[in-house]
Amino acid sequence: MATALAATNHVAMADLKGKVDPDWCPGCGDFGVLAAVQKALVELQIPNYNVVTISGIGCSSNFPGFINTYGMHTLHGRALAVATGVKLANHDLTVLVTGGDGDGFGIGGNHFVHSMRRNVDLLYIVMDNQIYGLTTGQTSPTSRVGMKTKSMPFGNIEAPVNPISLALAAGATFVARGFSAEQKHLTELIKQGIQHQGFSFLDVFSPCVTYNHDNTYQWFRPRVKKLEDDPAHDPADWMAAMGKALLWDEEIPIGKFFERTDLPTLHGAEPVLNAGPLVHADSQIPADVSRAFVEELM
Ligand SMILES: Cc1ncc(C[n+]2csc(CCOP(=O)(O)OP(=O)(O)O)c2C)c(N)n1
Ligand code: SF4
Repeated sequence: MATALAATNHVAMADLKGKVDPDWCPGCGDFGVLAAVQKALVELQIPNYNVVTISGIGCSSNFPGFINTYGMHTLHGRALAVATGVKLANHDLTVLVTGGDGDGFGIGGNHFVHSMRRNVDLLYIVMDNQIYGLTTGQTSPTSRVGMKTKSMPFGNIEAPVNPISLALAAGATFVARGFSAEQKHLTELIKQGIQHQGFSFLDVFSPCVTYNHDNTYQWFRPRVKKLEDDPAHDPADWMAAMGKALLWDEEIPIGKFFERTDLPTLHGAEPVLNAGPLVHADSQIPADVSRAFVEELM
């Protein structure tokens, strides 16, 4: 549960520090993502009591425990489904969803596609380390062909998912990629993703230093190129974004691939929510009946 802010109501890094310190391996890319999310909330001055961080299961999905916002650590692959419910119940909240490539693109792949076509207004950050970290190093949907892992000791035989082109094809209205070692750039993308009205997808290269010895910081550093440094790149151009999404190996773009702001969000399109967030609506159910129902669930 989020702790109330200091009387000044100024949001500082200390307000966002979780009660539990991260138990990630030293050097894990997820530390950089956590710091960038905290910095983004400070720079946008969003108080922690207005933020909910929701995850599935995985090393990266332990994230809500390490940040002082409201939070839910849900089931493997189900974070986006829960987050959709949270946003529809109270669309005044800033909803962040955090997790890994296995959680989001494997078991959660169905929710990933449908949340994007529905344009649910949230920021989905995938800490993409191209491996299952928590379960000690199996092939994930973004592992490259030939990569040797515990589950494919002779090399991966499956073509990887391309999260950026998948998100573009599924109708995401904000699509970006960051690198956890590029803090300033990543923080900027998180800020833009939070401010975007609609589904914001942010794939972040977040190296697993323990189980992935192929996609290391050293491997990414010379390859990543910021889209913002390309004066010809226009984030409103979907076809161009798709072309950039297909680049890999020698040059891997990071930055904002695509954004459109002309489509309604799911809560904006739902007439029932026109009068305001559902949590403030009178349910017309007697208090003792709703209390008994909640107690039964607890
Ligand atoms: C229904 C279900 N199936 C499988 C698992 C086991 N499991 C836990 S985390 C995980 C994958 C973690 O990989 P990823 O989502 O990429 O996150 P990372 O640990 O790399 O951050 C798996 C298969 C589970 N917890 N629940
Ligand atoms: S196993 Fe990998 S993903 Fe998990 S905490 Fe360690 S470095 Fe990070």
